[in-house]
Amino acid sequence: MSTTPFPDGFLWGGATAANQIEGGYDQGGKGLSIQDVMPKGIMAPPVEAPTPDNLKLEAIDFYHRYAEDIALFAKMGFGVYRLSIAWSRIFPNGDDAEPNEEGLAFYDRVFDELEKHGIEPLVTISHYETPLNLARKYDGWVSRDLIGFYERYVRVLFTRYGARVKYWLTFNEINSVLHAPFMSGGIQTPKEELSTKDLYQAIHHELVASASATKIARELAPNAQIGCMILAMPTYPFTPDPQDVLKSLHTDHSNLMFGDIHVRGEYPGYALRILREQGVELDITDEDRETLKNTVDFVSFSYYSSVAESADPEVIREGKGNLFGGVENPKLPVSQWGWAIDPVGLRVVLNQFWDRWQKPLFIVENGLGARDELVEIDGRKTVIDDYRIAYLNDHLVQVGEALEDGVDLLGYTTWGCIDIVSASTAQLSKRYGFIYVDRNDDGSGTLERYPKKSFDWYSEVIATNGASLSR
Ligand code: BGP
Repeated sequence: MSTTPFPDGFLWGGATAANQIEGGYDQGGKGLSIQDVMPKGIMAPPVEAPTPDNLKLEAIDFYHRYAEDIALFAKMGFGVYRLSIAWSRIFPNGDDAEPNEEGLAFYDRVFDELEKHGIEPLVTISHYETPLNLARKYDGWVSRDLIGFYERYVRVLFTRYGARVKYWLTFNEINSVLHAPFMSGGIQTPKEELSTKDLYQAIHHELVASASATKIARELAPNAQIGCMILAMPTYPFTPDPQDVLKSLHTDHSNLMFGDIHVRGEYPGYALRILREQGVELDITDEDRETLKNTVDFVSFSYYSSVAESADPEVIREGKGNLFGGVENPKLPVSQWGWAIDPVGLRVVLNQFWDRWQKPLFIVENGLGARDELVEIDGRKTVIDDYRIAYLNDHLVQVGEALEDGVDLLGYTTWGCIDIVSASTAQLSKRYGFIYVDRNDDGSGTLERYPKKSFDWYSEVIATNGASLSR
């Protein structure tokens, strides 16, 4: 048996989010979420009410097809499946006094299917799915009231599912509020009108709520492992000019601050300087400071690409990436959506995070969005996605290198293990899955599922615990 750096019990799987996979946007008592009024993703301002061009209203109909999809994940050998619970399925308006039993029962059925196949659920509590009423009535996380609504929500989740869900993430990519305040923080005030004070106050409220969830879990779900989740985008200095190195450090700091607060339990000095220099005096109470001391058990993150950083205002910034970019790196190829492809960057991030926090890590998003062509071979429809196999193989080889570097890594869930609606562009044509879903950007299609070539490839990687990777 060839050797592998992946430890026994390593959790292999895939990840999705309720708003991008479920559909059933108005079924089972679900209230509207901000996603139901974002037909174009973050590429356009939200609309007044759901419109037929919003692919997320039906998405790929996981709401009705979850058993079929989970059976396909089991066929690949998944040990873990990351999903989110749609907050507005449980509290339709976010500020309801009582939860919606039909919504709770839906996730009971999903967890039943996962248990049937021996797949661990990894649950994101809030994945860009703030109940629309909380955005409209309170301006999202700008309001301190959201801490109480979120605490009510997590108490229900930990009470109902705490015995059957071991891994929990409090917020998806909590640092993305800096870049997409409506999608990430439910903040109705347009980004260009949002004061820096309100933005950082909203972030503070989320950080307190996240730590409060950890505290509540200790009480209601003592076996649960609570993780924070950040968007990792390592920045490389564009030149060895110390000013570029310093600029890269500062850009990294703006994202690492969120992990630092979740792991250390307080604002680090550089974060206090960021606030000071932006003239922000946070409304932070002694109780907030006590709550923040409830630190996480592990750190999870998404990784798609790296970006370069320059202190020179003349250097053009056309580097693209997940929710934000920087200076394009001429040493790296890019995806069809312009995101740099940098497998070594994943090893860099794993080492950076392990060195910094000495907490177990979990890669909960990594994948390649691409335009796939459905073909028919021997009467069977499929996709020859060698480009996706190459992307994932090369990134997993670097994960293996990081494990050899001594990093403590719990698992790896590829993003979009089945084709789903993209977050930033709200397209279905930006496909990530091992399973093709017959639905197009114009809403047409049968919703049939067809395993791609990468389906068997990933099944082999899992079966051999990484030994089958091409190094
Ligand atoms: C992250 C989100 C995911 C997923 C991913 C890929 O920000 O956590 O929900 O969507 O981005 O991005 P996209 O779907 O825009 O290609």
